[in-house]
Amino acid sequence: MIPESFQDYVKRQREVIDHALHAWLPAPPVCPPLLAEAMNYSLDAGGKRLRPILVLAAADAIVAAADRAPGAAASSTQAHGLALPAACAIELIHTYSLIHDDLPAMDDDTLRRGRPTLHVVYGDGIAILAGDGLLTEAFALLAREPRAGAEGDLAVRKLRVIERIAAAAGALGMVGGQAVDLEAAGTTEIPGRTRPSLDARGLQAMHAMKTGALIRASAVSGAIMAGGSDAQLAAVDRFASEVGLVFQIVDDILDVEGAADQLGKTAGKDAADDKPTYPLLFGLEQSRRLASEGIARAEAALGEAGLAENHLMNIARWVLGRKN
Ligand code: GRG
Repeated sequence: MIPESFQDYVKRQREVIDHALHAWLPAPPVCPPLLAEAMNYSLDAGGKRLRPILVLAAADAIVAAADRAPGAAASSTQAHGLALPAACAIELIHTYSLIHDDLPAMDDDTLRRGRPTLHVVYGDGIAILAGDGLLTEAFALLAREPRAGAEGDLAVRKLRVIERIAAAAGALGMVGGQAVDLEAAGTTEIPGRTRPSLDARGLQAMHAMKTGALIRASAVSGAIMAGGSDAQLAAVDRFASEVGLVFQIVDDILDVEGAADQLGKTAGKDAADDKPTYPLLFGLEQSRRLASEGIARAEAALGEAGLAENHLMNIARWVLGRKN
């Protein structure tokens, strides 16, 4: 059961994140109006804001822990101020990845977040540029904010976060996972090469890169900005790695069981595209069991580091129970 107070927490964080996203994203007249409109079309389409909320909740968890490291943020408000740029940057990167993933050259999808996909409305060229713009602005934001006290220890934290997010988004993370996925799905046909098939291990490795890495980077970035110790960062990372796995298993189950109007995207697409998925490899029952086991391991990781009393586990349960 997800407590009422968590629903309020999510609502409040969404408002803070949405406000900051609009304050920090370039707007006309300095930004070309069509590009700004296209970036905002996807950003404002009603995403769950799971990753930025995870950034802020991880920062909260560090503040709430009694044995926080020297230099840790003193209050939740201070931690949020430090972590909010990373939260927004990750949402910008996530949104870019969805825009590019939906392009005809990739997943070729026409429905996302309950709306026609960006390229359907603005054309492929503007959709590619909107994605490029969001990705690039994310790193500009990370380098720039927070400004106050941006030297010494805080500058080191910012650099660690930039490195971590870049690694998660790049060739060893999301982009790499997407390349493995495209090859296995046969989207990329190269003459003379046979299409590789993914077994259960390969599937898990692909998802760990494609979606897991950014979810891990979200939680770890929040913990870094709040001044978490190395042991706390390691625990938050283990927690988020389990949450990333559960996120993907649930995504695959929803693709089988969900309805397009609830999902906000095309349902049944994995099977239609002949993609390897958890339900295909393990069946629905076993997939559900794997997801529940992941939640238990996530809870254990937090408990071992004394980080159990906060909203992180509510986020994990939200991911397990989500319907879109
Ligand atoms: C194009 C470089 C590049 C990468 C794309 C993440 C990704 C890589 C593609 C998304 C494909 C997809 C639908 C994967 C399933 C998991 C996923 C990321 C779902 C969307 O994330 P949510 O549910 O979306 O958090 P909202 O809209 O709520 O933000």
